[in-house]
Amino acid sequence: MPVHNEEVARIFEEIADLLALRDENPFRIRAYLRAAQSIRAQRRELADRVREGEDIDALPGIGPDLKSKIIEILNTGRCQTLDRLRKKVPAGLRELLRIHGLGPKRVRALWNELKIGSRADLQRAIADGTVPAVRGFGPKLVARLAEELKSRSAEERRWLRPIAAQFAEPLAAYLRAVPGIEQVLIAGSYRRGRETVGDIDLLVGAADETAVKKALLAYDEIGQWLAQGDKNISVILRSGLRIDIRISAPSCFGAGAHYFTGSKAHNIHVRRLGQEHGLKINEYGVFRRGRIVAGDTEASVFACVGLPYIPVELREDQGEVEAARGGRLPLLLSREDLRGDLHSHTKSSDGHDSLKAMALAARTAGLEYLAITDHSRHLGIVHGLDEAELRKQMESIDRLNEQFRDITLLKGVEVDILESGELALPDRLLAELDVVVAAIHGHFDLPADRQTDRILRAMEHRAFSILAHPGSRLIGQRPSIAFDLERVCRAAKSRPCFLELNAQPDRLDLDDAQCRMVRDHGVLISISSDAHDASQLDNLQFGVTQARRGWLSAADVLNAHPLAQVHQLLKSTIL
Ligand code: DGT
Ligand code: CA
Ligand code: CA
Repeated sequence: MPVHNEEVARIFEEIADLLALRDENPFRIRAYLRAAQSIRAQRRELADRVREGEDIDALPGIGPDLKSKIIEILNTGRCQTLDRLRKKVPAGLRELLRIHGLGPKRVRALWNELKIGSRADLQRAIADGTVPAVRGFGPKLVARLAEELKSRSAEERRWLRPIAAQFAEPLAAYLRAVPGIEQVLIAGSYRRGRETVGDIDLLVGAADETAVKKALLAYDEIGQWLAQGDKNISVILRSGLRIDIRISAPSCFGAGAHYFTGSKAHNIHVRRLGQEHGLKINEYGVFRRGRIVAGDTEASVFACVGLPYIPVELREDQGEVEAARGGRLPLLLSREDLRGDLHSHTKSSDGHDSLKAMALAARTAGLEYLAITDHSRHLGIVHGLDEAELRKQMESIDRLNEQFRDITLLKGVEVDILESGELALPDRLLAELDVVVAAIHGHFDLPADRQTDRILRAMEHRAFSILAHPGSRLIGQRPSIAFDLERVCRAAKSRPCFLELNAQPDRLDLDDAQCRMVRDHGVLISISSDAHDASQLDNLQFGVTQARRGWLSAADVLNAHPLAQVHQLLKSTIL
């Protein structure tokens, strides 16, 4: 029974939360959190690595004690430390921990002061108006909690796409190997490349459904069977991820793929076009007066209504059908179009790999250039570079650039935008760098006009080149700051400077609609890995998917330009 990295990370996070709820040693708590983060950042499954005899205490943040816990989890699927802690903490409190906006500290305060021990208790207390009496529970937070309780039950969570992938891809691969199964496609929002997915829709092409059912019965990651029809099966994996499986005859797999890829709004639009052509379109095919006329491939479905193939990322009924009809579909960016990466970290700040390791990995990833943009040091940022350290790094970069011929390192920094809009390093130093990536890392709650002014002010600095993760959101954890992207775009266009699409899977910031808006303003977007170790250069793929959802072509993307041109473009930002 394979245990996935995500499961190990979640066990460690739960241990950390429960320890914090019990007010235990903060260092121990942090160790679990750091380990969870480090495990989640691993691209390869720990289970595979251990099986191959690799020593996993080389992972950042993993000492001998945590290593033995990881082995225990990989071997047994559980962790005794967690089991013991769960017995000590009432279930209602653990349920409260899962509400967004409530960490262990706040849950403890609610319990100590109002004896709130469950969601129901909290709901009642909010209705009674007693919660604001608890220290730290201002009116804003209480309003947000009320929203949370109303809008989302704990079960209705969405999954980051790459995390869902850890569970969905092995199941798809398993089914592909079953005799009698001809095709397997992960459809739905997953295929459309949405940043999160509600569930996984698996389309299986097989003439005989019993083979599919038998194979599923033998799959040991299934925790619960929900519905079982003739052609539809729904299950919940042990991880909690729901899988809807539909079995399609291979002859109409294309119609099934189109239908279950969605989106629903796109489907409805295409079906309406079909009606105008006297056609009936559904998951079983395209029909004229009851006779099937197409549906073996997706392209055949589109062709029936006079459309070219529409890329999956565009199928949101946001104008793609009209564009396809008018021959105006964009030629979407692909990963091969990216020539470089303009935001990455090394172990000089909070990254894990050396300059050299990052350079070699970038070269292996097929990149021509990589900007090293470690954090600036000032209040709050512990692992940042000060002026002297930054200069030392710049010299190391010069030396490495003399050694390497097919990869160029650019000198950069990720500098904080302070509340005032000032940058946290002096202009004279910033001006010596090739690229200055500026980011908001605090004061997220300013009202929109002040937040926008803050960003515009930062952009006025003579060395400013790229606004990093403009919304500063963390998907599922922290909403975007409130700001006026339209104003930011106008300022970026006239200055000129660039906006980032941060490709970390829990940021993906700009989002798809914002990418499109930025493009429409003629502002170039930098798709940046924000890699904190060499393997995270793979983030670029997530960024490309988001960019495609935002209708971007190579020409709209700063780092799809060759080095010489990017140098020019970056120089043009210096005032
Ligand atoms: P999700 O799971 O919330 O991330 O989003 P989707 O798009 O994967 O939605 P889901 O799982 O409910 O359904 C998968 C696809 O099935 C959806 O994208 C389009 C298709 N579909 C579902 N319900 C309907 C419907 O009522 N009409 C049509 N035309 N298509 C539907
Ligand atoms: Ca779905
Ligand atoms: Ca579904």
